[in-house]
Amino acid sequence: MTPVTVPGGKNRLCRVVVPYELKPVDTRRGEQHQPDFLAINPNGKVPVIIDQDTGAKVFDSNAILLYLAERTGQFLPDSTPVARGELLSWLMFIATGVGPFSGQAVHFKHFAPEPKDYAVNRYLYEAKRHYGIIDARLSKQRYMVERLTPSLTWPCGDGRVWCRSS
Ligand SMILES: N[C@@H](CCC(=O)N[C@@H](CS)C(=O)NCC(=O)O)C(=O)O
Repeated sequence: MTPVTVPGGKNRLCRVVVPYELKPVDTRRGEQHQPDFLAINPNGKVPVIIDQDTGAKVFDSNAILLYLAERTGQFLPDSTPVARGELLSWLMFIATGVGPFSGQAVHFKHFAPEPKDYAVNRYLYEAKRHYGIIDARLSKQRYMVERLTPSLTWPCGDGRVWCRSS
């Protein structure tokens, strides 16, 4: 698989052993809204990847994770319905819960022009609640999905590794 082009972000694929070439996108200058970028991701957000071997263009952090895991055979649990269900559940928990609620919490707390207590409290509460679920799970097992190496958690191109530190 050579090479993967990653517009935007820094060295985000370091845990996936594939050669890649970075293409920076300056979101502060609005480069994500340019037609050439929108042709890759109509949603106008980083990260995205282009797989030069297949021509696949993939956007949205969790779609990229799953795509790379399937393409490389890395990071996936056993191919059983039980393990697959667990993987998809936690991946979507990140995609639809942790990512959006954390993002909105930061936005309303730090960037909203007129911060409203209701919005700040709601999103902070939900973000903390989601992290509490992660804490509870990692207090019982080392990885969110067992037999899955830890880096398959990558909301918003963040590259964070969610596993217990000890
Ligand atoms: N659902 C997307 C969200 C990506 C996202 O929010 N990216 C931010 C940077 S972390 C971005 O592109 N911001 C620029 C903008 O919103 O115009 C994903 O998971 O990849």
